[in-house]
Amino acid sequence: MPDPTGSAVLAYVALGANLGDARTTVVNAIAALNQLPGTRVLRASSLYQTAPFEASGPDFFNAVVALHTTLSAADLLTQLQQLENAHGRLRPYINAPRTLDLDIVLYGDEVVMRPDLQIPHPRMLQRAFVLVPLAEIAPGAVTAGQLAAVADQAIQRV
Ligand code: PH2
Ligand code: MG
Ligand code: MG
Repeated sequence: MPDPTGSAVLAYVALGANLGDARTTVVNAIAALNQLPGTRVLRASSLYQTAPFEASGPDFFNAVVALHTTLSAADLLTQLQQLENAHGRLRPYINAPRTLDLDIVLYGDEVVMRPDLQIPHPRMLQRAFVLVPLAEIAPGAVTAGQLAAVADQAIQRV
C-alpha cells in the first residue's frame, strides 16, 4: 500500500509555557500541531511542571511530541512561529516568560546551522525540561548519562 505520508520526516518538538493558563495552552498546542499541513503527532509525552531554567517567572508546563511531517524544517519553523504568535507570544527580552514556546529539537538526522534555526536544538542537552519528556517518548534518543547530567533540575510529571 502506498505510504500516504510520502517523504515524511520524524521530528521532535518541545513545548513550553509559563504565562496565562499554561497547562491548557500546552494541551491545546499539541492538538494544533496535529492539524498542521502534512503533519501528524505520533506520540506526546506527559506534561511536566518545571522550574524556570535560566529564565524568570512562574513554573513552566513542558512537553515533547514526536511528529511525522512532510514540511521542511524551515516550513515547520514558520508554522510553529505562527502558532506561537496566535497564542499571543511576545519577545520583550531573551528567555522572557511566554504564553507558548515551540522549538524544533530534532528533525530526522538533519543538522541545520542558520542564525534563526539550529537543529539539533543547541541547548537540549542542558535542559531537563527537554531531555526528560524526550526520553519518555524516545528512550533511544537520550542516554542515562545525559539524564544524570540534568538530574539537579526541578521537574515533576503532572
Ligand atoms: N524555556 C526556556 C528557558 N527556560 N525553563 C523551563 N523550565 N521551561 C522552558 O520551557 C524554558 C525554560 C527558553 O526557551
Ligand atoms: Mg525554547
Ligand atoms: Mg523558542
